[in-house]
Amino acid sequence: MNRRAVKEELRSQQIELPSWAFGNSGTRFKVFAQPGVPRDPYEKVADAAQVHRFTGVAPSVALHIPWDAVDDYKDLARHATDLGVRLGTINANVFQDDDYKLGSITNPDPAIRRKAVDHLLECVDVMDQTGSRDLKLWFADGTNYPGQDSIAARQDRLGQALATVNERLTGSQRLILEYKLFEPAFYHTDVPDWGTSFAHCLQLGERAKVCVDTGHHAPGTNIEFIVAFLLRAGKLGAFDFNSRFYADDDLIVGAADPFQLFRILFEVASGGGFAADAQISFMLDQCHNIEPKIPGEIRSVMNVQEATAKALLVDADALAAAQSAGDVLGANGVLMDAYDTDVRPLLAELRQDMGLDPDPLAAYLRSGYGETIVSERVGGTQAGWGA
Ligand code: RM4
Ligand code: MN
Repeated sequence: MNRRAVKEELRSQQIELPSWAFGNSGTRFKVFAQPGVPRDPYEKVADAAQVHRFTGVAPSVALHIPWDAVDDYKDLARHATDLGVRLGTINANVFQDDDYKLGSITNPDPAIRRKAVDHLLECVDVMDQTGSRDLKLWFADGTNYPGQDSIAARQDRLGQALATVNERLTGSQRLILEYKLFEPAFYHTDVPDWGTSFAHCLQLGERAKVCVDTGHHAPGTNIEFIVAFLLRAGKLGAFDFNSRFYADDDLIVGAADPFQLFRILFEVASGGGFAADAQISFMLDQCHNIEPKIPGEIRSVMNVQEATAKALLVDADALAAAQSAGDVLGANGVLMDAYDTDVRPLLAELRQDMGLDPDPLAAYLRSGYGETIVSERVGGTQAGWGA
């Protein structure tokens, strides 16, 4: 792809922001509050709109229910539109109620399973209000000890619950099933890997797709293989981008391993995943525990843009020629040439073309928004992840 085509592609890129990145978060040891943090979903959307204002490629914000529960979702959607953004994916939360100690939709108690399914169905009601396309499901379900519950029976319960939710979807609504290796369950997790998610999605049919959260694998996992496989099978629905050093660290995407992010996005590019009809949601799922949140999100968006630009710069013809000639070093060299390109001038140029400041972080810091929210958001309870 030439420079001009790369810029065109980058201009239409859309990265979705998680509402919870703007609230307080922490580890199981401590949540450090930050001044100016939103006190309700309206303020979270306002902060997300700032990220879009300075980057131009983050036009939607994902909600987490009930963290972002409001009386009137249409009103929240209007608020978003007024600020130049829109509401995106609805993330269900069946992991923070005492009833869910032994699981939600896989719980041995049918009454608790019913309660969890009812929440998921309520999330679809929210989608009907907000016009959201995607329902993202992540389950903390699993066991801590061998023998604690039947792994196979829990798969049956999972399949039944997913089918019930899937049947409730209408129009272009989709069910996006996220997997995670471990945590909070330590012995087994009911949806631990892409294979499990893929198998359930195949069973569910067309509307069901897999979400790849980059922090949800064993160390050393070849995530780009998973991406290439799912894309080829038409089952890649969404990314939850973040980065990790050890477990599910939820750090700024591209911070720990920018080369991995490039390799993932290269597979997306090769598989046609950036095309609008591929319908892949590029979402961030991060927590800014110690760094300021809005700049943290701006940096994340920029990191995804940089890795995308490098992935698009790979000379596809030269790569194909080297591959078919069996030229191992040549093929690898084509990829590395793209990765080693400094794409920051190209992105600065693109931002100028889009009427934006070439340096989104500096422009945000100059805007005074950070100071304004610190002085205005006093009183009330800050939003947090409720752990
Ligand atoms: C989970 C998972 C979900 C996210 C929650 C907050 O580990 O990544 O996507 O919604 O955390
Ligand atoms: Mn996630």
